Amino acid sequence: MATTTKSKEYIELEDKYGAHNYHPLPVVLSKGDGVYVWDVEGKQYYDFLSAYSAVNQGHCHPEIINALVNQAKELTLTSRAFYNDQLGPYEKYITNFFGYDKVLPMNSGVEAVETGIKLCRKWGYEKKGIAEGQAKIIVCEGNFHGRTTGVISFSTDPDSNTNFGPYMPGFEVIPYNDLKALENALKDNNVSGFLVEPIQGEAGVNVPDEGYLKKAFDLCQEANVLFIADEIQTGIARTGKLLAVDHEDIRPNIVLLGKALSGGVLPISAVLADDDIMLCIKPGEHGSTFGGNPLACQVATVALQVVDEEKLAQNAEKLGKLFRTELEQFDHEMVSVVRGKGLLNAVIIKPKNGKTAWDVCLKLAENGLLAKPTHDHIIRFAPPLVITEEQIVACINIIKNTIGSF
Ligand code: IF1
Repeated sequence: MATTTKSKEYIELEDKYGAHNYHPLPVVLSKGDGVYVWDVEGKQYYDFLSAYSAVNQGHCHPEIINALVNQAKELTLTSRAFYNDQLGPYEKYITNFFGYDKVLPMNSGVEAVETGIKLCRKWGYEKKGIAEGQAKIIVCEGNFHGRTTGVISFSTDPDSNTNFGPYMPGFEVIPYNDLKALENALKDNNVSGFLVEPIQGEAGVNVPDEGYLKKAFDLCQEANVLFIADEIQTGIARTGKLLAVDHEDIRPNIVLLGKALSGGVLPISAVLADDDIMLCIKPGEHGSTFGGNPLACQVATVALQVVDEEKLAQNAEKLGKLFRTELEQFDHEMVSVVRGKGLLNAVIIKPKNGKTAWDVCLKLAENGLLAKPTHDHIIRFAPPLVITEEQIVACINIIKNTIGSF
């Protein structure tokens, strides 16, 4: 894919002055609106990554931007040393929206994960009676929960944890989608929680068997262990329901949210739980400078209102089915598996004549659709949930024609 001089200049700046912690596709974006993004040459693309499901409401959603701009003119940050007129109303709104007693507001997704871990451990000691320092949390192979040294301590991906040790203890890794392994791990009375992604996003949109989450939840309740759902990528309507766990009608003890909680406008995350868990953390025992700031409260409130008013979950459910049906029927030697739920889908690409998923993504970009491979052979397709049937049909054709050109 030939990048023009303008793009090259931006790429060279990032290369020279920025850490090399990513390997982006050679596309330099300068504008976003709904399902579309434009590069510095004015070329339009369908965005099928949605900033890893942070832009479910579409790029620069006008109502969310207005909320940001209007609040930014009033009050952006007070710290939690004082009260303000935005946090209480937001806390009431989001706890009613998801049906929990309380919320602990944070910023990035991994901060919500770390907060959930601290909350789960504290509950383990102070409510379950686990001996101090002995609490264990069960996690799954192939997990991705963020990049802090604590969270990568239980990653099974060498790219995430090699040479970042020593690692945080207190975690036990079991296979994903394996109830026997979970049942076994739960025999240990020092277990205080089970942290799980309802669908493993980074692992390549790994969808567990029907009933896995429900059975896992029941096993945890029987063992007096907190079921912690990491809905940072799968939540906020992405999989066709408000939360991915809603497909199995379970109510986690702790829910972790991030990404699209802000519509991709600010880093906003949240931990939801009922009083018996949430009140284990007392004043002064946890916090963050920006957590629950007035700007974030306004943005997150409107970001959630948009999900509701524009029926994004229903749209994701309907168009996700269309997407998978069309691609499952697409008979091409490079397409080996199509899987997903709602508008969180992935296609596993079988290399052909040395051409891999990366080459397919480069060609897709040339053909006006942005997607990025994960783990070499898996392309995740996750457009903003505001996409219309007409647009997704056009995108399905772009994907078929592009793969068909190999
Ligand atoms: C990167 C992956 C996706 C997440 C789940 C917590 C977090 C994430 C289920 C942490 C974040 C992001 C991180 C970003 C790329 C992206 C990603 F490829 F890394 F794994 F989406 F699949 N739980 N995922 O997916 O949230 O702290 O980033 O706000 O690190 O490259 P965060």
